[in-house]
Amino acid sequence: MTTDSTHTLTPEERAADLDVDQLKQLVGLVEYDESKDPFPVTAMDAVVFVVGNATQAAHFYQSAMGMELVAYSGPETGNRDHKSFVLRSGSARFVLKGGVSPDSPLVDHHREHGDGVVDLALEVPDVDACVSHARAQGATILDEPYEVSDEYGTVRMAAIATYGVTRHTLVDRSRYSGPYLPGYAERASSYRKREGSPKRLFQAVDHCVGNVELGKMDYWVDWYRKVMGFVNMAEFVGDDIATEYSALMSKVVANGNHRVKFPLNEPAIAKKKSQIDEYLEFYGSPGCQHIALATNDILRTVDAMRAEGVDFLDTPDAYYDDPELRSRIGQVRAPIEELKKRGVLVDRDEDGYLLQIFTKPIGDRPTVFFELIERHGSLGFGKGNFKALFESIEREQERRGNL
Ligand code: TYF
Ligand code: FE
Repeated sequence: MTTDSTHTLTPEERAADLDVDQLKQLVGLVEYDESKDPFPVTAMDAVVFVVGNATQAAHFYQSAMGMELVAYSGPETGNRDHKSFVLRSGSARFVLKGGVSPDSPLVDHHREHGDGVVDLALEVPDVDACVSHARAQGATILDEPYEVSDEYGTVRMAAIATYGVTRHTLVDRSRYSGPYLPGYAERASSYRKREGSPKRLFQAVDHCVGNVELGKMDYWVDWYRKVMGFVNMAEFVGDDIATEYSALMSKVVANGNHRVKFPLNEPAIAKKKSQIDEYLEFYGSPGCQHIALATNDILRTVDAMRAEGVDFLDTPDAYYDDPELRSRIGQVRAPIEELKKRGVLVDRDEDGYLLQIFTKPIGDRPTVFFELIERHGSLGFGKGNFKALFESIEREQERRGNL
C-alpha cells in the first residue's frame, strides 16, 4: 500500500539532494502503510559516539570518512561538561562526544566501555505517541518527553533504553531550523579536503548492528517488534550455520519502510571464542557493533579511505577465484579484478546484488567498526559472504590474541 509518508523525504535527505529513487537503491526503501504503525519512525536522526578524544576524532571523521563538520557544543558555547562535534555525510549525522570536566559522566562511560555508540537517535513525527506506546509495552523510559528551544525554534525529545547502555533518543525537529539541537553553534570545517577527493564518501546510514548476550537475540528481536513496531527481515543466521563457522546468530528487524534496519547478533557456542564474545568482553556490555554506510561508489570510497590510512579486513584471492561464487554472482557493475584489488565482497539474492567491505575496529578496543555497502536491488546483508567474512574476522581476533 502506498501512503504519502512512505515517499516523504526527510529534510536531511532533501538537503543532501537525495531523492526517493536513490534511497530505494541506496538503503532498500520499501512502501508500507504508516497509518497502522504504532511507533512511526521517519529515519535515523543521529549516531552518537562517546570517544576518548572528540577533538581528534572529529578530524578523523573529516579526513578519513570525508564528513563535514556542521555544529559544535563545548566550553566556548557554555557547555563545560564535554565537547560535542556534529558531522554530516549525505543524510547521515554522527555526533562525537568527549568529556572535558574530569567529573563528566562521559569520562566514566569511556573508562568502562572505551569508544562506542551510546545513542541510535531516531527522528519520529510524534514523540509522545511513541513514548506512550513504548511504556505500555514495558520499555524503560530514560527521559520523559521534554522540549528545548533557542532562536531557531523548538525540539521535542524523549529517550528509551535498548540493549546494554545504548539508548534511542526520539527527536521531533519539525519545528526547528538550527544546525543540530539548541545549545549547539553552527561550526564549519577548518579541515580542507584534498584536491580531487569526492564530495562525500557515503550518502546515508544503511543499518546499525547490535551485539547482545548469549540467548538474548530473540528477546531483543521481540522487543523491537513489540515496543517499536519493527518487522523481521528475512535474513538470519541460525544455529546450523553458526556452529559450523560463524560463531554467531543473527536476525534483522526494520521499521516499516526499511529506512532504519537493526540486525541483532548473539554469540553462538562454537569451537572457537565468538567474535561477539570478544566484543562483549572489551565493550563491557551489549552494544552497537557496526554501522553500515550506504555508498553509490564503493570502489572510490574504499580508495579514498585507504589513502587516508583506514584499514579494511582482507579477503583472500581464493574468494574471487572460487567458481561457485563466480557463477552465483554473475555480472556486476565492475570487473571482478577491481573488487579483488580492494577486497570488496559481492553477494546476490533473488532481488539483486550488493557490494560490501568492512573496516577493522576503528578504536583502541576490538569493538565498533564500519561497513561500506553499495546495493543494487538486494535488500539483504551479504549472507553469502558470512563464511569468508567471519574467517577474516577470526584471523584478526587471532592476531589480537583473543581467539
Ligand atoms: O549486518 C550484517 O548482518 C552483515 C554481516 O560480525 C555481519 O554486515 C554480521 C556480523 C558481523 C559482521 C558482519
Ligand atoms: Fe552489516
